[in-house]
Amino acid sequence: MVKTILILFLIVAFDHNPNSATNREFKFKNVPSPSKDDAATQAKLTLIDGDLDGGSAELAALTDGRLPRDEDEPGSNVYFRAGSSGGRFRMDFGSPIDIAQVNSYSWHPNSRGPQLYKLYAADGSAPKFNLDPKRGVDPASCGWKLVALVSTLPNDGEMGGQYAASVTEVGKYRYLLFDIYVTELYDNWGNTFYSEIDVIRK
Ligand SMILES: [Ca+2]
Ligand SMILES: [Ca+2]
Repeated sequence: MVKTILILFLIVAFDHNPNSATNREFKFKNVPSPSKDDAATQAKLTLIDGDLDGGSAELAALTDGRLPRDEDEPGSNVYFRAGSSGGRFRMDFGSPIDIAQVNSYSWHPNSRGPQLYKLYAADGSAPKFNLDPKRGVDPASCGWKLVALVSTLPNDGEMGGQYAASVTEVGKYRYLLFDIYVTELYDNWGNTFYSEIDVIRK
């Protein structure tokens, strides 16, 4: 299943392998598989708000090029605390880079599979730039630009499986901010299992 939606003039493409078609390589029809060597590999990751779950991997697992080998492998994914409504983390490249794509990958057999987040970017030059805007502070009010709303939530059918989202033509930035939300509020298990986030240079 592939959908393409136009948000804020950027193309966000996403792809879904349902539970019956998942694979260890994260192969998708329309989004490239995760990379072991991309601009995110050397980036510094910092938690800005929210708590990672006790069973989650460290933030570094998002950029280590390693992938879970099974549909429910907590220690190979990054996810926020059960029952919480997500959180925020930042990616720092050290200096501005020309970003062609931000690709995020997730895998879970149920409601922790789909992705729902806002992607912000900054070069750090704004006079009132806030490096660590917590929930309740709109990043767009302190030097960040809202790049895209990424939602791979299915309209119907099963939520489980592997998901890939690709935001293209992002621009030249030093920082990315991921504002991560839960996929559902029916129970405590709506925090997505993020397996990898790649940043592809132009
Ligand atoms: Ca990677
Ligand atoms: Ca990983």
